[in-house]
Amino acid sequence: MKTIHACAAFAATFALGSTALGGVLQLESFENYSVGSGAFEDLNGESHFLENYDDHTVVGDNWSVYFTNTGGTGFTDGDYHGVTDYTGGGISDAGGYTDGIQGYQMSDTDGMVTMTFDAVDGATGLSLDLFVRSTGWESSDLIKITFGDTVLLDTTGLDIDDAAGSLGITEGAWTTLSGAGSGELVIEFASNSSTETAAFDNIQWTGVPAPGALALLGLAGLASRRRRR
Ligand SMILES: [Ca+2]
Ligand SMILES: [Ca+2]
Ligand SMILES: [Ca+2]
Repeated sequence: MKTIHACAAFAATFALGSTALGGVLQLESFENYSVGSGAFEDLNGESHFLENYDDHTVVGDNWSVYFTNTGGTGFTDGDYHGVTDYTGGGISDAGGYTDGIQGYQMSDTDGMVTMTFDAVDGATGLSLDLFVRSTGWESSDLIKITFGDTVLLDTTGLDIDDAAGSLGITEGAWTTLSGAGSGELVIEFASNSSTETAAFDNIQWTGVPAPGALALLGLAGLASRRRRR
């Protein structure tokens, strides 16, 4: 169903494409942020919004990350989490990052992280590339991705490596997830092992810019062409 919705949305976008209305409204590829050296460390193990630490980029211009303590050690033990150019863990074998040389990695959170991207005006669709490391995930681990009301992936209660096929993802490879929707992009992640890694790259918000003169002019042009027929 999600795929069908995505196709319908993109068909509509491309139908308007000749007037330059559709397309990528915003791209987050994590290229323009500093990559921390060593592990990211946060000695606050309580639930709180994360902040960047030294040269580690964990939060960005248009996204926040909230840590929820679920009884674990969080980032007090130092974890490889945030913007990175690390290509170990199978990323190199999968061809590296899908756009540029950097992405965002989540790993060994020992608690839940909730990464929330601001809504993009006019966006009606979203796609992102997800890498899931091949390892022994358990049902207590979580990767959940929602765009507004649209669920792009939800591993709640599932053993990720056992359920990968039925979830439409492949361990040790990049999977493009896409869907129609609007509102905030929210990525939730929980794991308790340094080998349990997910990476994200090439997040594209697509749709019609609105409100804006270009959109209004374009729609007016479309309407006038229809009237002439
Ligand atoms: Ca990138
Ligand atoms: Ca940890
Ligand atoms: Ca685990």
